[in-house]
Amino acid sequence: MSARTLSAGSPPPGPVPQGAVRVYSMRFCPYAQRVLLVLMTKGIRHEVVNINLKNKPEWFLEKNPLGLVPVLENSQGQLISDSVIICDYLDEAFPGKKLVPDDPYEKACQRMILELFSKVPSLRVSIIRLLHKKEDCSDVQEELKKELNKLDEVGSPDSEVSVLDGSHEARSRSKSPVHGFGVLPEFPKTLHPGQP
Ligand SMILES: N[C@@H](CCC(=O)N[C@@H](CS)C(=O)NCC(=O)O)C(=O)O
Repeated sequence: MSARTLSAGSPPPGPVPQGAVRVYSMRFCPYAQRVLLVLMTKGIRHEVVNINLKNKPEWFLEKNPLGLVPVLENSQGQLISDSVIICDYLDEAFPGKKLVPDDPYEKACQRMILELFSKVPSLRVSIIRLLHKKEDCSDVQEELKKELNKLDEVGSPDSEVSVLDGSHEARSRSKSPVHGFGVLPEFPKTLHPGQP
């Protein structure tokens, strides 16, 4: 898996190899981590191109005019943006373990849980920003804890639902190999395999 970070002025990466997909990502982006969790869970061959979001390559805005990661590109050059839409596409387009139930009611329940956790990714981004600026983030940490406590009400953190909720903290309990950033003391940082 590639971990290049591309900035303005860098040439666009070439076509996506046959049989693989590419994720335009940013290492600490919880929405991109949501997509990576689905790719890993379904065993889909993929490469990662990290985008410098403070100095985006010009060609990236052609891939997503909104300028947001994650973006998924397949070997036909098709582009998909927004993490939930990407996850749905991956689940439908690739064989293997189905993450979204076929039963309409079960699917609706999964969507309700996803909605319940919709604040988690943005709270994580806020904490990471405050930590980077060495500012106090205890209020936001408390808010995040409240949101995560809802997990106890809806089931096990190891359930498939948590794969879609974007909550790296929940998955870290099950030792997910997604690159993490310890945003809560209770949930230690997890690392890519091979990282110190
Ligand atoms: N709803 C989007 C949100 C994606 C998003 O907010 N990504 C952030 C990084 S975590 C981003 O690309 N920010 C760049 C910018 O705002 O310019 C999704 O689920 O994919």
